[in-house]
Amino acid sequence: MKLLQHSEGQGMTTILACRICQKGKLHKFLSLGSIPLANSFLRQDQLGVPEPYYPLDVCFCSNCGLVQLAQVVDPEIMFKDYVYQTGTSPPLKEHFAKLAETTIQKFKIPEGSFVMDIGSNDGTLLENFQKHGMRVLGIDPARNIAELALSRGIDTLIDFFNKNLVSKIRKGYGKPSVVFATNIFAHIHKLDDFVGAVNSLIADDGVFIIEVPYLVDMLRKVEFDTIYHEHLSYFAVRPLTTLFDKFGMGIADVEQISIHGGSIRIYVQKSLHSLPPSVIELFNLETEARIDSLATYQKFAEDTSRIREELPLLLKALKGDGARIAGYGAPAKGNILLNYCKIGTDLLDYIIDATPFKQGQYTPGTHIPVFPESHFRKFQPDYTLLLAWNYKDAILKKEHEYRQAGGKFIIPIPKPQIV
Ligand code: DWN
Ligand code: ZN
Repeated sequence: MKLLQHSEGQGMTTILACRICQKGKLHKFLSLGSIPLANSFLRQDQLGVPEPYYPLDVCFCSNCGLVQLAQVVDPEIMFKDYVYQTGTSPPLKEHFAKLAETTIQKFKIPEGSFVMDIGSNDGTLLENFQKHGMRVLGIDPARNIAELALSRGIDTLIDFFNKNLVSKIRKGYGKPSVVFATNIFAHIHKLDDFVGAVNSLIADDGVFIIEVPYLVDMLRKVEFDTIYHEHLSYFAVRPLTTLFDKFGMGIADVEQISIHGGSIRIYVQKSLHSLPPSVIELFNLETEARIDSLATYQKFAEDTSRIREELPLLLKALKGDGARIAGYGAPAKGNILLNYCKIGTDLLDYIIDATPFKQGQYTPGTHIPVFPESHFRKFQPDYTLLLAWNYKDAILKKEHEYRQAGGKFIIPIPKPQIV
């Protein structure tokens, strides 16, 4: 396998201070080694070309508790041409339809209000608000995906959100009543600039709604494969309160939600003073989970290494018995799991995925071919490694017939198991 080790300066920088408090000592507790970018799928003619690999090291800030990557890869490399498309996962479409309903009811958002989504991808979330008569604007730097949103009539600025866009947006659309950042907030290196820009743009009575994977879930369910170069931070509520305090903003409410293996949805508003009970509740949960102790992270690292031993052994045993094995879903997290556990075409015959951008391509580093779901119907494997484990219920239901006919799924985390 040809690889092009990237280090300092080659599209990557190593952080010197915690991105929230700038004060804490950063303790590295896990290294996933050098790994290709999780969404950098390859065309057939690229297979012989050396691929860029970047170190993937995770640290914990001893002052504010923020878990964060030690390295930052240039977002221009990761996000300008993007293969991830929100609308290809039915459970995610349902999730965003419910989020729109909940938001409109919870904050009594009147028709005609301006709603903005940062990291709007193909416009799946905003389409729901448009149906409710809202004015919408998406912001996304990935031209190929943003063009899908534009083709569906969702206004989208093709750019990274930053303070230079604030006056242009205010002039063109006014001050948004709601600003969303779902599965993008963890991707931001300069959080102060980002939050400062939202704070200066949003209406005084507006609400900034963020969804991010929750650190407590990641640790408890050993979701090490959600650690990749796009995800610079792994949030708990406590460091987030430190961040918003800087801007006189506050968390008005926080909910635990099941999406993406367990996330938190936080509602941020201007000039809030008292901490709501839901924040206190998660502070207590984080204390119970001992997220302030290095020992917790060392155990997570041990649990992660255990999967790296057990999963390939299970697959090799099945393969040794002549079993046909395929992968289900080609999520970014799947590429981390495959590269970290060194699972390649020796163990998986192919992977299927519903995303057109990924079909006909090969997985980064492991070069496993990705086919449309129809391939799974024609070449039914004996075992199927569920790489998109976060949609387990929906996928097991969808593949009921396959399982009835004797097909088995392998769920890789928190401990490899056959169902
Ligand atoms: O933060 C991010 C997360 C939220 O989304 C981004 N950095 C990138 C992306 O990560 P991911 O690729 O791990 O996300 P998903 O949504 O877990 O990816 C699921 C994959 O599985 C998609 O490629 C679609 C595919 N899929 C499928 O082929 N058949 C999904 C379902 C439900 C299906 O039935
Ligand atoms: Zn810190």
